[in-house]
Amino acid sequence: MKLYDHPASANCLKARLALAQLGIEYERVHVDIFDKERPGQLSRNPTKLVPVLEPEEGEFLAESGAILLYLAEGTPLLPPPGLQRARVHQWLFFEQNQIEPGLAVARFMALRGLVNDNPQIYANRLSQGRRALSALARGLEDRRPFIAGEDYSVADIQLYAYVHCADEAGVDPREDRFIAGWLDRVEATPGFVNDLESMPALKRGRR
Ligand SMILES: N[C@@H](CCC(=O)N[C@@H](CS)C(=O)NCC(=O)O)C(=O)O
Repeated sequence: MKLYDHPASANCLKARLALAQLGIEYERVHVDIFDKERPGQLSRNPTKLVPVLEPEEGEFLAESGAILLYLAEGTPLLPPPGLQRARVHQWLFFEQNQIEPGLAVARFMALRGLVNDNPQIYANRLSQGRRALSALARGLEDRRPFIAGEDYSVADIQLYAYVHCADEAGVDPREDRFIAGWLDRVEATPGFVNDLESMPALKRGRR
């Protein structure tokens, strides 16, 4: 199995964390996400984005949520079909609609030094991220240990990726005690790894 990956991508961290916790061996293939051309990547994913999983030679699967669901099938990280599984889906969709467009974009802009180029865009994304964190906090308020219920699932992995590093986007996720406690519980799960790297600031040419 291969993972087309970038070390500073929290979308890729989701796949790396699930693979580690499931004890699946795989080969990491570095994709330079700062290279617009990204040779070969278009043949693996029509969007050119990472992560992409290659579970069998020549078979590619993109989108972090789809990769997590594929890897977790038949394991404790995904409940059997029914309401519990639907709740996992609920938070996977929430992450892609609310958390990722807000926090991932704000993080990218902050780390790459792009905030002053587009302050309004950054402010909008950060405010979307803050609203999403408030919704996540409300989702955790009922004191269940994990977001979809009693058990740790791929929904927690999906959400952890951009929530734990929200400070790099411009908001401290641990300001909320429900989120802070949940982050601690995720980090205490067996086989937990977090090898997310930071991103280099954009090099600008001299004028
Ligand atoms: N919805 C996709 C988003 C994937 C994504 O945005 N990947 C980023 C890295 S975190 C990427 O490849 N960026 C390169 C680019 O935007 O050109 C997922 O969840 O996998």
